[in-house]
Amino acid sequence: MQALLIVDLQNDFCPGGALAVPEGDRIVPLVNRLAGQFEHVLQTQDWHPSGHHSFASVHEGREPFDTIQTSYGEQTLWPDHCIQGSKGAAFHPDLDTTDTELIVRKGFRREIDSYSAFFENDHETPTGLMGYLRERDIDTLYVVGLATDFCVKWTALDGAEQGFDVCVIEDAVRGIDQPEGTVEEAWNEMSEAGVRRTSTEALSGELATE
Ligand code: VGL
Ligand code: ZN
Repeated sequence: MQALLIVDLQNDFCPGGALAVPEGDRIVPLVNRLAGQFEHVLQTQDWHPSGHHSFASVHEGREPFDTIQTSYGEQTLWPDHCIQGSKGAAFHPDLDTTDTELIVRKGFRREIDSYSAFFENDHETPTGLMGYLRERDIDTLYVVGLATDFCVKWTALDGAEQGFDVCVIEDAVRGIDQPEGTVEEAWNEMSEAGVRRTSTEALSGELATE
């Protein structure tokens, strides 16, 4: 059984938002169309308390996109974004969430960031998504959303590692790409991990013939 997983399609990751992904809003019509083609639609929502450890503003002398060492490894620092309950944390207003069965919130523990839909950044603390997918017999995930080089990548890599068939829909994702090259590197890492890559056009052919 397959599902569409929409990653972090929130205002703060769209142009005008606190951590805007270039063209992040452009994927919304595609994602809405895709949601209509899948029997199961799931979403993630980046959901940080104020003063979250991943915010550059809580580390004196640090700027967004600096990296620091933490107990769970390297952490990129970000502008304050997706604060719980804020407009920035809300889904893009044109995103149709009617068909969404499950919303996984992540990044709500102050001391640890969470890019992947499966695990927090310690690669150990589960979000609960895996149990949900296994109980619902979902073994194939089509991933769309933001950002290609962070939450989409980490989700796809963890999914593949956990034995799911993961496919990223290339025209329905966008990346931060800062420093430049991280999007290309993300595609390489995903491909090496066995993550498949398709486009909305190729996919509509695939889904139609099933
Ligand atoms: C994300 C950076 C920080 C993402 C979330 O959704 O890719 N990136 N928080
Ligand atoms: Zn975040």
